[in-house]
Amino acid sequence: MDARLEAVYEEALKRNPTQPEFQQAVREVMESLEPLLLSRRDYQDSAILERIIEPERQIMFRVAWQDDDNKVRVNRGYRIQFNSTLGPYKGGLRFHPSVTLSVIKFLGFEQIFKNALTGQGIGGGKGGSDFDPHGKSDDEVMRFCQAFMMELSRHIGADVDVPAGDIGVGAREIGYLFGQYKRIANRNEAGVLTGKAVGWGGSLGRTEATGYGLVMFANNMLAERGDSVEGKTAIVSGSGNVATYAIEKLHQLGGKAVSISDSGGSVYDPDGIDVDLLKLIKEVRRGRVAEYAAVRPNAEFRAGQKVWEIPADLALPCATQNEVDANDVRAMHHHGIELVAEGANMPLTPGAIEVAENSKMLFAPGKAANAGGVATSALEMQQNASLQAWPADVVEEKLEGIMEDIHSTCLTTAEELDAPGNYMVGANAAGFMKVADAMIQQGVV
Ligand code: NDP
Ligand code: 2IT
Repeated sequence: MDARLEAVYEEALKRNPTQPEFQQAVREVMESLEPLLLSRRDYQDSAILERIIEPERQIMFRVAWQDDDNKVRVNRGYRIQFNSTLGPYKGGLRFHPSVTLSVIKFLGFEQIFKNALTGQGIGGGKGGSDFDPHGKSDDEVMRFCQAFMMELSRHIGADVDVPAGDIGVGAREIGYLFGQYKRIANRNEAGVLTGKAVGWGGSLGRTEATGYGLVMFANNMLAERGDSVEGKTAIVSGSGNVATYAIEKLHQLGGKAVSISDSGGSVYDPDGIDVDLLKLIKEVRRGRVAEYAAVRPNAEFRAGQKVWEIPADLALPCATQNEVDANDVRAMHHHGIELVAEGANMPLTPGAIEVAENSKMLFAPGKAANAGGVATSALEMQQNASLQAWPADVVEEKLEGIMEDIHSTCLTTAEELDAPGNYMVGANAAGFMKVADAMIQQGVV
């Protein structure tokens, strides 16, 4: 990178030591925006880059709760309110033992640009805890959520900061969190959280939105080549919310997903993943992918193995950050993968992205490809604010339009920046410019 940008990056490294994921996300954005950042004198004069990589507010707190044996447990809670230029902070909560300040900061940083790309008035934030929901009873999850909200409640609000789900946080957790917020605040403030159940303020289509939007985006990419997902085979990682509904939409559009995974290993199912069975095992029983393979005739469980060397046309990583490295992409290329679209946030390492680009594979960054979830969260906020509940087909149609807009914005912006067809440059630049221009208008804050 240019020396001026290196200096800003070095400063960020010094200020944020031992935060590898955050450093990685910042570096990726800076490298892909180098020509833009160097050409915009106004951005330099307003120190946009220096300001945008510094969160507006970082909240860390103790979460003490009691397990079913009355033993006191201690976890750490986080909420990073990264950037409120375009609207209230917006972004999910992640409950997973791998959560650190670095992980939440990288997610919050990415969320700024993703949210800008949706075209809706939402700033960027993220939160979570190193709490591990695996193996916990419903009561334990409830007590944890209540203790977590006891502190979080003082920092959020429908016009302030609106959390939602992410890894380990789904409808059950959002329910417990909302119940506790309502008890503390003594008001029914529906728009304070999204991803609520549809019976009390949730939007139809929010559960499906990230996975559906991902496949719509991939379909838009293929349409540029006169092609579509119809008849294509896909390898999918993960087996949670994003993976499940990506597979469902792919099947609706005539494609076939042949894999799922979790932290225990992966499943190859040559007959195509049975989505109803997957939902039964994951959503109802909170089980593992090994259990899916055990009851599905031709499926094979591969303990400890990833899915990336399975031959297919499309790859949809939908589990977690850095789950795809350079060798994985080489294997994908070798086995005929033509498109990689990120359902997870930052699933490809920098080396993996480089191989994908050099191999001329179509590559969609998560900021663009998985933006359908947060976009539909913003639709939920709109419904809450206007006391409406839209039918499912209305929400899905809006989602389809939003994904199409993001897709064309990426392509047009990439073209303007002399990087035709580069979705990463297009997504980073379009999101960044939208926020940066608004920051200039709002003065030095
Ligand atoms: P879920 O908790 O529903 O599912 C997560 C899945 O990923 C599980 O199968 C889980 O397996 C696996 N996984 C999580 N961490 C690891 C790990 N360290 N190693 C291996 N497997 C892992 O989460 P979501 O589906 O909601 O989220 C998946 C990804 O999509 C995340 O990167 C998230 O940030 C991103 N995302 C989610 C959105 C949403 O609306 N939910 C929106 C946009 C992006 P296991 O149970 O074994 O941990
Ligand atoms: O990463 C993400 O975009 C999410 N987890 C969804 C956030 C939201 O506010 O719906």
